[in-house]
Amino acid sequence: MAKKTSRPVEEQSIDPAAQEMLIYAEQIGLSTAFTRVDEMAPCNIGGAGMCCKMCGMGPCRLTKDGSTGICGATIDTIQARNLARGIAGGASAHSDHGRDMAFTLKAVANGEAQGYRIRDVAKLRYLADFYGIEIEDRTPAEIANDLADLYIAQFGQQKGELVVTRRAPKKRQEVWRKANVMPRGVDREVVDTLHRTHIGDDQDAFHILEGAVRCAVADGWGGSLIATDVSDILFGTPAPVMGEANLGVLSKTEVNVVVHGHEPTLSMMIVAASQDPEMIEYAKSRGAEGIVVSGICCTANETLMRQGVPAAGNFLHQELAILTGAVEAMVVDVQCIMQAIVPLAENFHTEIVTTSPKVKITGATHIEFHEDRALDIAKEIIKRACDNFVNRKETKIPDLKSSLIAGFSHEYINYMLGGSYRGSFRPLNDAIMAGRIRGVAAIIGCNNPRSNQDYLHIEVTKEMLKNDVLVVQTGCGAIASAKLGFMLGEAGLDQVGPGLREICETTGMPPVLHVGSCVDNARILTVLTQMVAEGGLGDDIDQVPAVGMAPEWMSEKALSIATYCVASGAYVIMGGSNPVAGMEKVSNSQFVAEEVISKEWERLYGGRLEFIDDIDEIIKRTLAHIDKKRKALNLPKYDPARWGASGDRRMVEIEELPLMRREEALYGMPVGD
Ligand code: NFS
Repeated sequence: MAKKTSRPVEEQSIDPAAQEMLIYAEQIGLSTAFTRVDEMAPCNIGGAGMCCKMCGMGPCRLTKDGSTGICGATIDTIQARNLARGIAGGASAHSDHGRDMAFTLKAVANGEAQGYRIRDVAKLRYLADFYGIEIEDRTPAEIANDLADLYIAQFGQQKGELVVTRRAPKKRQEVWRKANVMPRGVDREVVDTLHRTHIGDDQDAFHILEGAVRCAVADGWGGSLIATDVSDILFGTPAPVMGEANLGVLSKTEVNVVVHGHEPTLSMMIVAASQDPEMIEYAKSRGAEGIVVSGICCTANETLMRQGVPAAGNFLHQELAILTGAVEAMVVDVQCIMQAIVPLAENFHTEIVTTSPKVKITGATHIEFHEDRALDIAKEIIKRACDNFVNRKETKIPDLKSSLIAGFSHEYINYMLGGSYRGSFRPLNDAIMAGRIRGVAAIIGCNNPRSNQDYLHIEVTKEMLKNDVLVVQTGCGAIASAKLGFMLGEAGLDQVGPGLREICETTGMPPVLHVGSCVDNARILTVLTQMVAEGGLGDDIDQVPAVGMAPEWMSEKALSIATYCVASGAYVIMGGSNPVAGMEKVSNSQFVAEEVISKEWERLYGGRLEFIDDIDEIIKRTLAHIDKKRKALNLPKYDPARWGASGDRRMVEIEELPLMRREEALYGMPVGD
């Protein structure tokens, strides 16, 4: 039962659809993460990384200057251990997703997966060739089998280097070798990090975090990149597609199936099954007009950017979707699934269906997903949802949704900027070099009920656009922008600076590019790598005027992403709580973890990680960093006054001119008579 919350709904979410549902939740006396967070004060000792619970002697809380744990562990050791374990947790989640995708590719190649096929043969051939797999005179299935084997081997490899890291700029690979963070194998680095952070092992903050960086690189340039590659091969490399986002995508008259979690394998089959005429007839036989599949979290991004499946919302929308009373089934796989949805669903007719062999939730229905019967299982789930439609009672669906364009893979950005005959990043690099685009900001990551839902994402995005910074987004940040109307070309252009606006008008691209799910942050790495390869912006990622940020982060995956981006050379800012805040300085330490992740990592990798909770400070430091990188490249100082006299605005001005002058303006001289 929800207690009266102290925060008004406008401070819980800036999304009007969420506000409507939060008022409703309070009226009917049900709690959500938005209200529970107000009842649960965060532990300021654990939150700042000052608590060690690695062994049974503790937990030890190091709140006094110079104090140590019972074993003698110092504050910097403890903070570094806690952060490293978070990174390992995040890296294992992403990478295990990548592993499962690789196994699916293997099964598809061998005819053991029902309903799947290889959709992007060109990407399959390109990648196989890149890794030295023979492609001439071989079928896609043969090539896919070998590529799957190569990818699967990356997880268990014990020695040498992850071959996937060869996709990084050459100079960056050298940086990693020199700093001793080149990953050997994905699983090995996760185990290494867990081992070294056990009681009585690694007790040097710098060294602990060196292991954590290696683990994070194994995620970004290993597991996550593999997940993205295989998803593209099996489900198609994304290209722009229209979609819709927010709770208004739920249907009043049709069966609503919400897919929530991360892996596209089952959700793609659910989408396929929902379009089967036999299933649609079945839904009608149960009194519904049809079937609507929508997504939450990164499953939403995976299905949205490939098939235009609507997104019901981001992380904090999972409970709100159930509160509508209109969801027949919420089908979940792995990650970011709140246990609270099961007791919440008991107040409605919604059935929560868990599907992963790794994830069960007490009280939920478990229908385990196996790819050899993928389509049959998807149909079984859809049928259950249809059967449940008769149990639907009163619904309350906010009449709010936004249109958007998703699907900006690095392949498409390449094509978009240069056309199919001369696909190239040249125009993007040129625009940055000239100063039309000041730089690039990747605004990514979660919602966190400790902040106002979507507020930080949106405010930072707005400021970046105003300052001619191109924004790329993934994960729940992308859904925030989508819900609030920033991903539809001209819709957001009135809020965009003059230089970026010209580029958007010329290419037709939105000022905020939806790049995909959270594993697709690997796409951002490949975009940056291509920008470097194109020339003019330095010879490594750390020289590109770019910043990454996760203003509303909450998951361990965000810590891993932040760390591999820093290791790749990026400046990364995390909003909200700082897990290495600790104390200012302790006398018996050589390093404080916070110094390691900022100053030390900058010295080693050219990127740094900072936790900043003040939004103005986030914006200020982002722009300062971009300008610093511009200066280092000898690029002209950013000056918005130079732009804005071309593109659509110029056309409007021209149309207002008298005829003769209009022709002169358009063609340089009067035309005709
Ligand atoms: Ni990323 Fe995607 Fe969202 Fe955060 Fe969770 S869904 S993997 S972790 S909450 S962005």
